[in-house]
Amino acid sequence: MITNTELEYKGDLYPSKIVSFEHDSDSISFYTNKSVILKVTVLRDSLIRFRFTTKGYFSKDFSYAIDKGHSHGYNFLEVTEEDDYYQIQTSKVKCKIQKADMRLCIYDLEENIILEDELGFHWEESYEYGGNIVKMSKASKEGECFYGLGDKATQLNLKGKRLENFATDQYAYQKDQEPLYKVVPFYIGLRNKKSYGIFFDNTFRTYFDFCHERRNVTSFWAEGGEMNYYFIYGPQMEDVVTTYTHLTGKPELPPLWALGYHQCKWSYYPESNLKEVAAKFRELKIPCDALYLDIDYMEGFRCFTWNKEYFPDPKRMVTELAEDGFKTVVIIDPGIKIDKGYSIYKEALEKDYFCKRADGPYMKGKVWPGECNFPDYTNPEVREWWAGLFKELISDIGVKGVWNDMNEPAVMEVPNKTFPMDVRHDYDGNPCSHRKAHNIYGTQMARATYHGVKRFAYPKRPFVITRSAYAGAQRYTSSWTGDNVATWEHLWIANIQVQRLSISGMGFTGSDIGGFAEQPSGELYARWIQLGVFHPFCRTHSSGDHGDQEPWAFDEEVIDITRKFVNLRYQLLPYLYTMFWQYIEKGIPMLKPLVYFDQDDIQTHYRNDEFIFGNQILVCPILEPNSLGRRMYIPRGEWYNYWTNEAVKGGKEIWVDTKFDEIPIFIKAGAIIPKYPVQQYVGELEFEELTLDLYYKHGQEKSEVYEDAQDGYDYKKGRYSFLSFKTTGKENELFIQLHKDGKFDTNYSKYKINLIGLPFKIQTIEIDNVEVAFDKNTLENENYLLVNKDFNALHFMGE
Ligand code: MIG
Repeated sequence: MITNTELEYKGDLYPSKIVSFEHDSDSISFYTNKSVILKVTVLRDSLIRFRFTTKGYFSKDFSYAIDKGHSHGYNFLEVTEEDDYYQIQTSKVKCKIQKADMRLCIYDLEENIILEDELGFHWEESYEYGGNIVKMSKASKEGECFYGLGDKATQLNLKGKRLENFATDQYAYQKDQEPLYKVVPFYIGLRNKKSYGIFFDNTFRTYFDFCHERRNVTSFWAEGGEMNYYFIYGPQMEDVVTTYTHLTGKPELPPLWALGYHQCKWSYYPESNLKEVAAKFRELKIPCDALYLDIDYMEGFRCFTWNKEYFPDPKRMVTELAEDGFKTVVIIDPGIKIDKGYSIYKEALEKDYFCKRADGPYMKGKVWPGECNFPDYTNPEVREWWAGLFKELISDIGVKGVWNDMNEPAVMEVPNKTFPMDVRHDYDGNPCSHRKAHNIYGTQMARATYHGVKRFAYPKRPFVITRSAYAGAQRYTSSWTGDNVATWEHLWIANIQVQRLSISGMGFTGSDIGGFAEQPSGELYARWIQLGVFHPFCRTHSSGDHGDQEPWAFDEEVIDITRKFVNLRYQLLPYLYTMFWQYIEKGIPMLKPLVYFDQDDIQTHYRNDEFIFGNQILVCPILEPNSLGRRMYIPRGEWYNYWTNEAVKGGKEIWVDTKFDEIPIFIKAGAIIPKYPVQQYVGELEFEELTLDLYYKHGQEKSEVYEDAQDGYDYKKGRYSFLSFKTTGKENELFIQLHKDGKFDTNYSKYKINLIGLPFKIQTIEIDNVEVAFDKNTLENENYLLVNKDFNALHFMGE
């Protein structure tokens, strides 16, 4: 147990002695002889909430981040009182709270320290605003590592960094620039091979310091609100991330087309321009599912209007695009133009839906349309109104997705780039200033948009994308990483940001492929698309100021590389969809940094570039010009080079040769990778067989394939197809067991099994224990076997 130290530091205030406690079902409250109360709530055996007040009572408990449907309940809870401390024990951890100063320490059941207060909870009173600046410091040990925190554009391991959470429109941000667009006050600590998590659910401006100010101290603090954090125990990083994701919520499945390739630019107009882009994709046979309309489609940037000169008949246009497989996505910003002749402005004004300054006038700020007022999306009535505004776009015109931008919220030509801090918000019946609502404004806008698009898209699934987000936004929306730059450094940043967001519960993300600001060289664009097809959201976007960024803006070689990699993404759609399903079902991140994949291997702790796409594909982008390959770390286990099928043993750094049209990709031995044929858009083709690439391993491996109708909600009624494969390889045998679940019957009837790395010649094949005849020639020359999809066990025997 930590010893009692002198707690006078920088004039901050500290809790005094605990004098009593109360245990009420899952909560234990500790009272001091002043007004400090600590309320500990055991939500699960490995999920404990710590809430402090300095007022002698707690204000109403309200959070936008926590998923109301999250399940809780523990197996074991025991509270005991010792001379110097109280102990709370669950079936996973023990928490000791010192009577003398309320400092606490969490242990696993073997008494290993997992997380230990340094100064613990302390605070500074804020005369200017009332309330406190609330602070927490934890002791950190040598070798401890830190991950998470959303979209930070810095090394994956946050050790040694100080970071700030304040949603900001950060055009052309740089490496290490702070703060950025998103706010996810959740980090993962890794100490002595054990992972834990902290979610500091406070929407004020927050800071995290990971051994930056002091070498052995990690601290976090907020400019207001409560010290209110959740401790999550691992010991595996997967346990931490999935528990966090259960707590803050998971999305529903997107329509499968949303996992296709998207093409965007600021802006495609008029209609003929958009149509040319569409036609060119089909002509060049580069698959594409979605086209975007940026702000110029509107009439003077008024949301929910169309510029009729550029787009005389939006419904006809959207329908024609749809006939060719293109879904139309349109941008909607929060600023509503102050214009008496604009019906949406008039209605919001009449209904008093705009944000107001402290003394009463409406908050006014300049954005694209000029002077605007801004709906208060933290008011449920405003969200309901906003949702209703999507009727025409979605039901009548046939738009399939909505893109929310500028929702940090961004304001032009003012020094702080956002609302003044005195602006008032409803905060769902907990009125507050912008200091508290700023970081969740974007999420509440995206939430209202999501409900609107969902309502009018029904029975199809909605698609929403946002720039700003707070923890939990993943329940409503996908996101992109904002205004990046066409530089090699930004390619590195994009790789990190998407991995980091993935382990921060916000998996459905991607970067502007090629860079938003400035112009990529063909080589940079090629390298970016090679990475981008492995991001859950895959969209090329650019500011349009510096020339074109469609694939054909580059030379033949780059066009071919783009086609090759977008084709690969379309082939991998069932694999990608399965990882999305694992995300929505179990909270498993779609991209896994190497440290997540193998935290016991300390070689992974500082790796940035390599990641696991899904569970079985190791990807490493090429991040430098003129590369003939690169050095990379292959995590422990056995792998196959995707391009050469050469087997590689992991646990070491190796040089990988790559041509310009390749990046290092490795498949985990034993894996079965499902593939569709290349389609120009999702649903273009009906096909007879599902391809399964099987990579032989001496030993066992599991693989899953989730499929359904690719849109709609029937999957929630059990109409999905879930295949679970177990492969067992022996010296001259290979055994595949297949377990099926779900009521959806896939259109194809066969599997085409490609056998890769088989160390023996097949002599006999049994299907469900019955020997079958097979074509030795195709098997020997082309290494594949066609089998009917309804087998349970497939057995290859050789010598
Ligand atoms: O002030 O709508 O990040 O993707 O193209 C710029 C125009 C506003 C910023 C977004 C970008 C979008 C652009 N927007």
